[in-house]
Amino acid sequence: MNSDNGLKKTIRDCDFVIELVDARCPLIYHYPSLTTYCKNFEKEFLVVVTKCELIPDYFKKKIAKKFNEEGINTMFVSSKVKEGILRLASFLKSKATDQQIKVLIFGLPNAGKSTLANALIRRHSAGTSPIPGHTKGIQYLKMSKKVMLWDTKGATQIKKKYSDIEQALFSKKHEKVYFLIQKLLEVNNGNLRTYGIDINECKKDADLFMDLFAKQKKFIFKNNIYDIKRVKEKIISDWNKGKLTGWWIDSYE
Ligand SMILES: Nc1nc2c(ncn2[C@@H]2O[C@H](COP(=O)(O)OP(=O)(O)OP(=O)(O)O)[C@@H](O)[C@H]2O)c(=O)[nH]1
Ligand SMILES: [Mg+2]
Repeated sequence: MNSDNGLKKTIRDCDFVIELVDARCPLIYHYPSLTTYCKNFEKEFLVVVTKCELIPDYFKKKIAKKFNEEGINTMFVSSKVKEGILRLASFLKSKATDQQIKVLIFGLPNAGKSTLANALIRRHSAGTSPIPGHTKGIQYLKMSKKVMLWDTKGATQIKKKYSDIEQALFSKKHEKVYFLIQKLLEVNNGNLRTYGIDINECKKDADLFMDLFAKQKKFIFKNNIYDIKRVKEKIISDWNKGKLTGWWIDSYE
């Protein structure tokens, strides 16, 4: 489902659409055309904000307000600490009347779609990974007699253009991790301060941060050159799992 036509076809075939966004940078995960397609096909649509154990309450309010301004309803969950899962499951069940409903879980890579699907069905059925692009095609998972979940592949090529930070988050190659670090240094609200590097020492310089991180983790080649590839992989993996965090509302860096 990497094209709008593929997406439209899938929307037409399902009954309810969940767009899953990461609580830490929800607008980066939001794909506005999805809302339009759901309206056109008269499908009910809900933004589910996940990994929400990683953000403070004031930021949840900000997210809800931002989506509400566009007429979009939100629900907050954490598949990790099982927050809001029962509420979402009951909500989906309430949407099924006499017929089974098919619920599409749409989201950009690594949003946490498969983890959410597993939490909703209460068993580990869909494969999950901190490396984007894990799920291939669509996985059909039975949540209850009346609710069928469609766990989809992360929509890697759905947007026409990706900003540097989006490339850092969604690409399997970790070339642009610098931009994520730069953003985290700029917002300075997550756990970067306690992540192991002296923030004052790196002086808001993302390259210097990565060098210090390499040194601390001993990601160094024999000839004393930093192994920046390993640094990037570790940072993205920690970010995806939520070991590294920070939050912002805007969609561009
Ligand atoms: N902290 C935290 N991590 C989560 C949560 N949900 C998922 N994750 C982590 O996010 C990473 C991606 O999860 P997946 O469920 O594989 O994501 P996906 O959207 O299915 O990814 P693709 O299939 O590759 O598009 C994994 O490392 C999960 O453990 C959550 O609620 N909190
Ligand atoms: Mg998946």
